[in-house]
Amino acid sequence: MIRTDWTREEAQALHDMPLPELMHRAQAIHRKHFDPTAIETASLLSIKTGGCPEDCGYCSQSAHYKTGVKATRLMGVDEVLAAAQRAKEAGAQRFCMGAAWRSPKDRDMDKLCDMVRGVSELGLETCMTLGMLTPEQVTRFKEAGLDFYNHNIDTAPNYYREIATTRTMEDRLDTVELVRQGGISVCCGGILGMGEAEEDRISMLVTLATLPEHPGSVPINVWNEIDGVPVQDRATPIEPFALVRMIALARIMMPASVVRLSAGRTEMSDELQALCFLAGANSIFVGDQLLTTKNPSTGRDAELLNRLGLRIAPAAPHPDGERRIGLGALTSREALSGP
Ligand code: SAM
Ligand code: DTB
Ligand code: SF4
Repeated sequence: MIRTDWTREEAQALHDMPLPELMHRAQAIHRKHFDPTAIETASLLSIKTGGCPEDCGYCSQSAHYKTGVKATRLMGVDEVLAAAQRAKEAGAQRFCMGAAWRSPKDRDMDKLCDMVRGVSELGLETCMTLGMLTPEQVTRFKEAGLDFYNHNIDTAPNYYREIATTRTMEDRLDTVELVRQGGISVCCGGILGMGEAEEDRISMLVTLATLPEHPGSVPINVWNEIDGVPVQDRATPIEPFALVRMIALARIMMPASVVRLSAGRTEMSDELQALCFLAGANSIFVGDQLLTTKNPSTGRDAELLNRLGLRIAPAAPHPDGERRIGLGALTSREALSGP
């Protein structure tokens, strides 16, 4: 059963269980909804970098801070499609295009819709993350065939004003709801390690798990350190088992959502990533680059997944998951073409 009425107390109680109990529950739920050997892959492209008017205190792309990121103009459609083709060849299933905007300008919509159509035609799932949307923009993206829209709540409602002042959590939730009502699948998660307390982390997951409908994708990012932003002064590295507990909690409360172990993997050991997969994470970003920061190399990811017996496959739920494990599946080494 998919519940959207989780309480903070229930979430805290699950979170605080002895790790073997928590992992057992998360794994049982994971297997009920997904093939636990399948990992979904998405690739990111920054189609418009830097110079952003928002003041998100964690971000390299805000114009409010000196981070050394150079602002660029919106890329051309052909350039984006060439990058999408390369991502596909390197093993990506979804192509996520990100722009450092508060919201897209109407004059850019034709170009953005052409990007969506072109990437779809290459046989990739499409995702965009461009900031706040109007209902009309949602309709246009739906018509263009956009599969997912990413818009993160980023942190706990209580902690939000500590990390951004040019927008509110309500603004974020409004766009998430518009996207859902417009029939585009929602990708919505947040960031850990920005100095928030444990109860804030749990509260962020409860906020996601009590949305009218759970996001189809839930990216869990560990803050990638950026020199020159305010979060640098308050960031506290997340303890490895605290991350595993968060993934397990996300898996239990949002059983049918794909949980993506997103930014921050370059700093994680293979063993920690493996524990996250065991706790229910079933998606990663692939490719050497996220938006402005690094991701593990394709070759390194292929090797890790292969050592764990995991394979690149759509994380779509299927009823006979356990019987299909390993039968005729592409191994991760075959699927991810790395050096
Ligand atoms: N401007 C749009 C927006 O804010 O929705 C789209 C791009 S924005 C970079 C996408 C998401 O990336 C943010 O909401 C945040 O959750 C995540 N992010 C940004 N900087 C990060 C960092 N240094 N480490 C981890 N995640 C980060
Ligand atoms: C998400 O949750 N993480 C991605 C994607 N959605 C857009 C972005 C991570 C950005 C990491 C910092 C950077 O590369 O600038
Ligand atoms: Fe701009 Fe998005 Fe970065 Fe905030 S997270 S500064 S909105 S690019």
